[in-house]
Amino acid sequence: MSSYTPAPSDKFTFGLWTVGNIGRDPFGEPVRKPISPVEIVHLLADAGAWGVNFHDNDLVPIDASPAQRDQIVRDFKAALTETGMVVPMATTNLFSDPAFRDGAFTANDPQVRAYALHKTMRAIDLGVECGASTYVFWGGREGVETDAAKNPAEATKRFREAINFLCSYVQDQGYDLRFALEPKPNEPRGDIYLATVGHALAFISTLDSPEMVGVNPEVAHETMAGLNFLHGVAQAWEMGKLFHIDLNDQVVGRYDQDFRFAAVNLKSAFFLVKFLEDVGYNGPRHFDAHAYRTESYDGVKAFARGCMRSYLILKEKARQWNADPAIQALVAEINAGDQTPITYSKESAEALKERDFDRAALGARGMPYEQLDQLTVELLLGVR
Ligand code: DIG
Ligand code: MN
Ligand code: MN
Repeated sequence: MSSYTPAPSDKFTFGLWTVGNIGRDPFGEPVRKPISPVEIVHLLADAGAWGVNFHDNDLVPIDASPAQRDQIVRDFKAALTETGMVVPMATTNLFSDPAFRDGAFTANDPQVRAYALHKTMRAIDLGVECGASTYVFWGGREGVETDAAKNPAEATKRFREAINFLCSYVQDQGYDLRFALEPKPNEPRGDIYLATVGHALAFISTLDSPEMVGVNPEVAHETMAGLNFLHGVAQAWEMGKLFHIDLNDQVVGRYDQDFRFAAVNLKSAFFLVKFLEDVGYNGPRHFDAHAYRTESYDGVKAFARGCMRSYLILKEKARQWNADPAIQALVAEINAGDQTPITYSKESAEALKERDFDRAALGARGMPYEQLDQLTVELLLGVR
């Protein structure tokens, strides 16, 4: 029986803002005292995480002096060295400050758009200084409450101009950095642009340097939109665009709950972990989640351990699924026949047009998905 103890090879990461979440919500004040980035690094290292991510202002307060900034970064880097933790990803907070009340890259005020680029370039420098190779863009304020505010096509153009500008900046700086767009359908804006993985993948194809840009899908965000998270992840993977992933959990139709990974939809979490492990996804497993507001820091540590432990348990279940004789017999049955892809040629098209099909026989074939799904459920329930 595995101990389900995380190892660096699992590449589990958390943002400073996750275990550093002090429990403020729209209807309540903080319930936990703030802890420093250094304390967070040690908490995560003790829990078994491999890496830590940050928004610029999670690490360096927006009004810090240059001297304060340098000291904070020195202390943070020292904690990384002491614990062996790494920083795979960084991002910009373009959503908290009132300056971004109407958005950042898509704001109607050109001075706000310029300030957003200013802030992001400096945040990219900080992220690269700390070792980041992926840079996430979550456009939390890039949206509207009324479409009277701006033409959505104009907003898309502004978003594209900003990403093109920043791709050029990274290229000119010689940074080894890739961008990952993180979609979300709404909250905190009434509607957010680039709402889903599909919107983001289409947008990426219109950029000047699309090869630099991928997606960072989040379980809660696609689920909020009522979508099958795995399908978005699989399409991104298949296109070579799964640059990062935000793992957590969510009840459909609710606000962004950012629950502990696998806390709600066990079967969805299982098929997601199975996919990531089956295809050999080699990126960070980033838990963008936070503990319940009810928790003390002991609860926060239990939350962090639970995220990683559940991933490892589901990874073991996926191995069992792939080795289960009854399950694999059904998998072989449903994939019977010549699965060679039909490739086009004038000859093959003509021959296919002339071929006879026994439509009744095709329709008579039942598929044993009830059995297969029941075996999957029983495996997850621990009776196989
Ligand atoms: C929210 O889901 C967003 C922000 O926390 C951050 O920009 C991004 C990084 O994972 N996720
Ligand atoms: Mn979220
Ligand atoms: Mn996220």
